[in-house]
Amino acid sequence: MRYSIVNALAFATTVAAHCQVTEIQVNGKSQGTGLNKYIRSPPNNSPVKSLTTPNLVCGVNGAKAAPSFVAAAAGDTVTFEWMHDKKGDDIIDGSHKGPIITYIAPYTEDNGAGAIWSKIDEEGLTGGKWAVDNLIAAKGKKDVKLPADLKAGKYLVRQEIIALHEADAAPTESGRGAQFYPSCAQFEVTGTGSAVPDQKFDIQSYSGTDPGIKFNIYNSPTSYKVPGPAIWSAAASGGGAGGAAPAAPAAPAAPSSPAGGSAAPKPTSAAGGGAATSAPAASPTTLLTSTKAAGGASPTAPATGGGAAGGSGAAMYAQCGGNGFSGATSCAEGTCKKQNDYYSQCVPN
Ligand SMILES: [Cu+2]
Repeated sequence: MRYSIVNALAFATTVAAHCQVTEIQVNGKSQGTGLNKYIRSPPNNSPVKSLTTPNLVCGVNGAKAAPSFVAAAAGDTVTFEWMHDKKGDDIIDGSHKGPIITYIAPYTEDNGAGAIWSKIDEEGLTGGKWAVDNLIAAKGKKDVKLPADLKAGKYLVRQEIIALHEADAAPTESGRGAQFYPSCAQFEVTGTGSAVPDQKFDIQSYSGTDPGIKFNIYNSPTSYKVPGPAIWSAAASGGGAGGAAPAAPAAPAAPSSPAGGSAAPKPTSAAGGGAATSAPAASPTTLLTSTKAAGGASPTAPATGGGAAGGSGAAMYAQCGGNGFSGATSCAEGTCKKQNDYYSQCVPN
């Protein structure tokens, strides 16, 4: 009997780990798949982990202009749809809790580096729910309102997820730390407005010591400061106002958290250490079998995991396996638990 419960839990949490934006909707209307079409899509859905690479701005293909543009009007609601790889996939692993932030910049063919961005939306932690929790509840959709007074023209709109499940350490290129999932979509906006994005924020000014980037999600936090500037005035006030405050409706108070739901406000099973959720460790199917092809051929990251814990193996809450993963597949602390094919994580025994 116990095993059937455990298996049910395992299924419930089986969603892909990483993700990317696959489609945009304008006022609810699909614009068709955006992959490499109007989105500067990365070659895969892996996160950017270094704060010093310009890939942080628009991803690995950020400097490669996409062939088309989304047509929208100032004041329209645009929806970014996040999926593992393509529409209809799973969304993102429930462990990847963190904020979703949206910026806009005048269109540029280059990689978007430099002080050109203005923030038009942010969602962090509200009522115990992370933006990513709400994203999953909304089936991958995150709505943002284009400023009503936005001047007509071409723009890059950059939405990012910052996954904080390893962010109790500062970001590093090959080890632990926050994971950034930036997505830049190309827009051609119509309207009679006059607001030109002028916050002049440089995405690469994100700091590894920013309290929104180095942050421990496992302490049942009640507040969180989203990184970057305040919302750009044209997005915060101007007629539209859509951005900040009303953003919450995405979460229809879905009572069943992906983690298994017992204790709603607790971020993950780890915090509570409840009996039910720690049980699966006993089930062989949920343990990483350590055969990951990744193991051998990683010239870049030899035994990364050791870092924080000092021992050998990945640190608590660090990734310890998954397709394409090349770090340590054993845990210095806890047990390596397979969440799905793409992501295994060290969790308390
Ligand atoms: Cu991931």
